[in-house]
Amino acid sequence: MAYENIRLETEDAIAILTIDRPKALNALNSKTLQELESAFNSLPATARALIITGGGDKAFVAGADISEMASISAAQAREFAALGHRAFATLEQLPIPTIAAVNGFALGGGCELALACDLIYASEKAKLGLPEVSLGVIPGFGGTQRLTRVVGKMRAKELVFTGERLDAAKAKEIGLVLDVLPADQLLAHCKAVAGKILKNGPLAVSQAKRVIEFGADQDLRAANELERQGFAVLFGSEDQKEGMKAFLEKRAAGFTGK
Ligand code: CO8
Repeated sequence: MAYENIRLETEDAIAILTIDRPKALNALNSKTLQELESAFNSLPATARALIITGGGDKAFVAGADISEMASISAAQAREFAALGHRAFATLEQLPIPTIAAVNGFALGGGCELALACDLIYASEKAKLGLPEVSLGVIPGFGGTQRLTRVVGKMRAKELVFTGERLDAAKAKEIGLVLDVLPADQLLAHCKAVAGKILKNGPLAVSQAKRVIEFGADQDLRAANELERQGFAVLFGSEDQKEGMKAFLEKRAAGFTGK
């Protein structure tokens, strides 16, 4: 499918998705959200990791598109929010690891997009925040819930109530981003992290993601049961046999994802 507002490339089993509307600081209008949902549903079968970043040199994504939202009704807002939730849930549930390379402003829906990724790295010039209350609304693409799970309830309330924009260093201090890189090294760093992951058994990485993701919303007993099931399932895979055999034979494993 040809996209207007996003670009999707693949490099060595890493899919790189760029949100590319730099004139509007990559703001998410309906068309862009639809393209994202479609891209997440149809990534190339060869992609074993996904990196998301923003086009241009200023923004990751500066939020949902305010010019589109300014005059919509409550019913249309529900539809718009549902579209964002659907796209981001699809992203969150991808069976491959996902990395947000936050190269500039990640505000509102942009911060929420990053939060739906597994890992977030930021450039030194990134600014992150959920400024929706300054527009008279609240985050509508999962930000109130995902931010709370990442930084804790009180810090999430502080960020959402004040709408404050954090610089990258502060975002790292509170655990909202993992590491801060010079702007020209951000993408290379994300590719290197993806590269490390790619050396491991793809089924194991996928299973690890699944049990962490689903386990985080359950009590410890149920979550540990998920882990037990995931662990056992992997013993039916060729990758488990190859991984352990390679260790015993003192050689690198050749995983096939089967
Ligand atoms: N939507 C639409 N256009 C935008 C957005 C946006 N979120 N952000 C920037 N733009 C546009 C500007 O209007 C401007 O366009 P133009 O050149 O035509 O005037 C262009 O991008 C460049 O922006 P600025 O001139 O403002 O650039 P600055 O460097 O001066 O400022 C900022 C950069 C600080 C990022 C500033 O643009 C800004 O504050 N943007 C808005 C940030 C924001 O409030 N984001 C949250 C939006 S609300 C949201 O995301 C809710 C999500 C849930 C929705 C649920 C739906 C129901």
